Amino acid sequence: MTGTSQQTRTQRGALIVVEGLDRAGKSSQCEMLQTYLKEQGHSVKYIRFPDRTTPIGKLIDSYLRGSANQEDHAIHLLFSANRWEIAKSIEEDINSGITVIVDRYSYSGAVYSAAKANPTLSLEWAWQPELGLPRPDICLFLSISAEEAAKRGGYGAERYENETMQTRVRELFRTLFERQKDVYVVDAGKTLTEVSKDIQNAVLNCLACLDTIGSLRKLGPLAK
Ligand code: FDM
Ligand code: MG
Repeated sequence: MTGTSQQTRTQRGALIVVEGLDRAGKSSQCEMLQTYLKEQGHSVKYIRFPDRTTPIGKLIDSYLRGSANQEDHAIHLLFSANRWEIAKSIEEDINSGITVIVDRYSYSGAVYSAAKANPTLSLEWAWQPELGLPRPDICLFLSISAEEAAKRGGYGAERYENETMQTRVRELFRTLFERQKDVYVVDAGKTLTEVSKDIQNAVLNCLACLDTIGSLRKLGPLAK
């Protein structure tokens, strides 16, 4: 068997993004999905954005904690740069057969910045630096109502964790997902187990389609 034919037999990993508002259960579901996929025999990595460990990530961390201020466009570009600095390693992992689960991605990036209602920071503007990043094979959006979110306890102490921002973010996610494909909405108001079952089914369908999708794609512009 030649090297080439062997390569075509190794299926690439999938890029799975999990998005949602604060307290939608993203981190718990990412953990559960990771465990499930490993049990199924997949190689899996779980990462999250922002990645607060890099030099750029440390600037973002101090901004989110409120110990530093940044101009709206500048911090937006830092969040994007934090994805670009990790994009290559995501691509390499996927090409070597590892499935990568990502907790928040470009969608949070565009939506949280646009939610600031800065007149020169529209959703379109915010999406631009994301063009060309690895495109998720599936984006799972964990959807919870404002009422359910309120039931799950108070907001944390970080920037953006307040009613006004969360309401705008919820609306902007809806707008964005009308203009970006590959989004699978999960009703995250159900129990942990029910939600994880829904996620598993969606992911299994996605994995079954990888051959049809072909190689990892790149994020493109928003639909009109
Ligand atoms: N956030 C996250 C952004 O504003 N832009 C981004 O690109 C990303 C990835 O950072 F409020 C916001 C969303 C959230 C905060 O995320 C930190 P976690 O997942 O709550 O730690
Ligand atoms: Mg948070």
